[in-house]
Amino acid sequence: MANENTVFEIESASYELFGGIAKVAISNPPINAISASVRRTILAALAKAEADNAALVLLYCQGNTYIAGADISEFGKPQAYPELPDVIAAIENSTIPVLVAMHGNALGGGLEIAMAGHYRAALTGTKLGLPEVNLGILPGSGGTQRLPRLVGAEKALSMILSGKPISTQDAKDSGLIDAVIEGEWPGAAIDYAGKLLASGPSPRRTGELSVANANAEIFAKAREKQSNSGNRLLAPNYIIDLVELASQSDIALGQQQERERFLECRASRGSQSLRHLFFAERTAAKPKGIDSDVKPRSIENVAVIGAGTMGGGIAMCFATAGYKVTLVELSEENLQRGLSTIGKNYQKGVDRGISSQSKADAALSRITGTTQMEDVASADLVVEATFESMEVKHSVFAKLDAHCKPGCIMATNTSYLDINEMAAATSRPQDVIGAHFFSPAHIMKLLEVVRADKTAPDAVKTLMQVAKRIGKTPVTVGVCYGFVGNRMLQKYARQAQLLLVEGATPKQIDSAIKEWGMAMGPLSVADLAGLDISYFSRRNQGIEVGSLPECSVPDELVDEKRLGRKTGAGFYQYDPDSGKQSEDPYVIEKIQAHAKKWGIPQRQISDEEIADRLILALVNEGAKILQEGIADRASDIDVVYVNGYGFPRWRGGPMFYAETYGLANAVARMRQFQEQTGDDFWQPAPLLCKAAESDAGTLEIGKIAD
Ligand code: 3H9
Repeated sequence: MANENTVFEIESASYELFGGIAKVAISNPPINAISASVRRTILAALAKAEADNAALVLLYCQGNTYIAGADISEFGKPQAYPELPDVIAAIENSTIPVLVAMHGNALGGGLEIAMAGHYRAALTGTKLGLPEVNLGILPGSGGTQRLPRLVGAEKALSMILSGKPISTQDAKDSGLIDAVIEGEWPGAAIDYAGKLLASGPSPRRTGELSVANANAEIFAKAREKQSNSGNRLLAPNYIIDLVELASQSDIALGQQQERERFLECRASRGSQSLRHLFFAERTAAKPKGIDSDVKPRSIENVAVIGAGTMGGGIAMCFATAGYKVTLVELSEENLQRGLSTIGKNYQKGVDRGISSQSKADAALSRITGTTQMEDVASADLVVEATFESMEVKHSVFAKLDAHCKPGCIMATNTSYLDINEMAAATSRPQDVIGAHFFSPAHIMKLLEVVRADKTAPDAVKTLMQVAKRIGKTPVTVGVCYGFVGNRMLQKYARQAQLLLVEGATPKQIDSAIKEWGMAMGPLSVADLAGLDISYFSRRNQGIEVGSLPECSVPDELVDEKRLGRKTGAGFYQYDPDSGKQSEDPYVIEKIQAHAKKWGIPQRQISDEEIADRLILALVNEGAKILQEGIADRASDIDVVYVNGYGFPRWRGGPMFYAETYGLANAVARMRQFQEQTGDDFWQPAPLLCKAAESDAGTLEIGKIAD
C-alpha cells in the first residue's frame, strides 16, 4: 500500500503522492534543461517514490515544454555529479513503473530519459527528437541504443543523423511512444497516468528489447551517404557504428562505447564551434543598448519596392510567413516579370517537397502587385530593393516619406550605401533602417539589421522580431561601407586577387579554400555573382579602371565582356551545354602579364598560405569592425559569416576560428605577411594585438583585460 498523500518540493521539482501515483513535476525554465540539479532531483524523486511505496511514477515538466536536452552551457566545465547515464540507469532499473509524459519539445537527453522510462505519452503537438548531431555530438545517454530498440534501425538512423524532430503521430506509429494525449497540461498527463495505473502496469525495460530490421545494407547506405556529404565532424560516422552495435550486442556494451564516443565528440573542435554558434545566434538576437521594456511596433502589412531578384525574394519571405505584401514596380512589364518569377520559385519549392501546394498558393495570394507608389500607404513596414545608386535611393526615400503612414518603418536592402544619407532624405530618420538580405533572399538565413545614427530603438527591435518570424537569423550592425559582411568580404576577395598576381591560379585558390572548409572559392563566387558587380562597386568607390594590382585583371575581364557564368567566361570558362567549369589558359596568361606589368614576381604559393591569407584577412577586418563598434560582439560577426557567406559552421565563424588558431599566432602571421608583401593592410588591428597580449584568449571586448 502506498503511503499517505504527500506534497513537497525537491530541488528542481515538485513531488506529490496522490492515489498511489508519485507525480514528479520538473521545473528548470526556460527549457527544463537537464542541469546537475535536475539530475539530482530525479534520483531523489525516485528514491522518495520507493520509500513511499508508490504504485506508479509520473515524470513530467512544468512550464511550456518537457526537457529539451542536456544543459549545453555545462559542457566544457568540470562534470557535476550525478551524470545523466546514472540517472537514466536508475529510471530504467526502477522497480516501480515509470511513465514519462511529454509536451512542447522532447529533445536530446530529455528524450533519452523518456526512452528509459517504462511507458511514454506525449501531448499532441510535441516534437520528439535527438538533435545532438547539430551540436557536433551524439546522444550520450543511451539514445543510440534505445531509439533503435524502440523504432528499428532505419528510422533511428534517420532521426539521429538528421537531428530533425518527429511529430507525436509519427512517434506513436513508429513505437517511440505508447499514446498521444490531448487536453490541458498537466491534467491530460495525470488523467492518462490514472488510466495506466488502472491497467496494472509493470516495468518494461527498453534495454531488453532487440533491434528490428537491422540489415547490413541500411548501414552500408548510411556510410556511403555520409562519405559523400563532405561533413567533417566525427559524430555522424560514430552514430552509424553505434546504431549497428545496438543491433549486435547487449545494451551495456553499446552504452559504454556510446559514452566514450560522446566524450570524444564533446571535446572536439567541431563541437566546440557548433556550441559556440548555438549561443552566438541566440545572443545576436539581443542587440546591445536596447532596453527590454522597449515595445516593438505592430507589423501586419508589408510593402516591397522593386520586383527584381532581391525584391521578389524578399516579398516571398514575408508572404510565406503570413504577411500581406504589396509589391511595387515602376512598369507593368517589370512587375509581371517579377510576379512570374515569384510564382515559379514557389512552384520549385513544391516540386522539391519543401512546401505544399496549398501553402505555396496561399503565400502567393498574399502578394499584390502595383505600379502606384501611393499603394504603400497601408504598409507598416516597407523594404526597398531598388538599384544600388544613392541617387535612386534618395528619390525612393523622398517618395516613401510622402506616402507612408506615420510610424511606418522604412527599410533599405542596400548592400553598401550610407543609410544615414538615405535617412536624411526623409523627415523621419528615426524610422529609417537597413534590412540587408542575402541572395537568394527567400533561402539565405542571414539578415543584417543596420542601425543608422538616428534609427529609433523600437524600429530595431521590431525588425529583429519580424526577422525571426520570417525565419531569418538577424544580426544588428552599424553603418559603414559594406556593413559587417561585405566590408570583410572585400578584404578577403582582395587577397584572392593579390594571390593570383603573386602566382596562384584561380583553381588553386578555390580548391585550397574549399579544402579548408569554405562552401565555394572566391573566384567561382565572383564568376557566379558576375564580375560586373564588383567592377561597378569599385567605380562607385572612385577607384579608376585597372589602377591597382588587385583589380587590374578583373577590370580587364569585364572590359572584354567576360562577366562570369552569365557570359560563359570569367576567371574560368564554362561549357555552354553542361555549364561545367574549367581553367582557362587565356586567363592564366593574362594574370602573368599583369604581374609583369606591376613588377610582382610570381612564385609557388602553398595551399596553407592561401587559406591563411584569405581567412586572416577576414579576421583583421573583423577586429577593426569590432573596435569601431560596427558589430556589437565578435560572436555576431561569426553569425554573419556562417549564415551569409558559406563559412564552415564546424569552424565556428572567423572570430572564433582566430581564437582557436591562437590570437598571438594570428598577429605573428599577419606581421609575417606584412613583411613579405609590404602591404599595410597586414598591420594587425590594435584590438587584435591587445587581445593577443591579454590572457583571456577571446576577442570579445568586455573580456579583454586593459
Ligand atoms: C544533449 O541533450 C546531450 C545528451 O544526449 C547527453 C548528455 C550526457 N542548454 O532557442 P531558444 C537556452 S545536447 C542550455 O531561444 P525557442 C537558450 O540559449 C542538447 N541552454 O527558444 C535561450 O537562452 P537565452 C540537445 C539552452 O523557444 C533559451 O534557452 N538539445 C538549451 O526558440 C531559449 O532558447 C538541443 O540541442 C540547452 N540545451 O526554442 C535542443 N536550449 O534566453 C537545443 C536552449 O538566455 N534547444 N537553451 O538566450 C533548442 O533547439 C531550442 O532552444 C528549443 C526552444 C527548440 C528547445
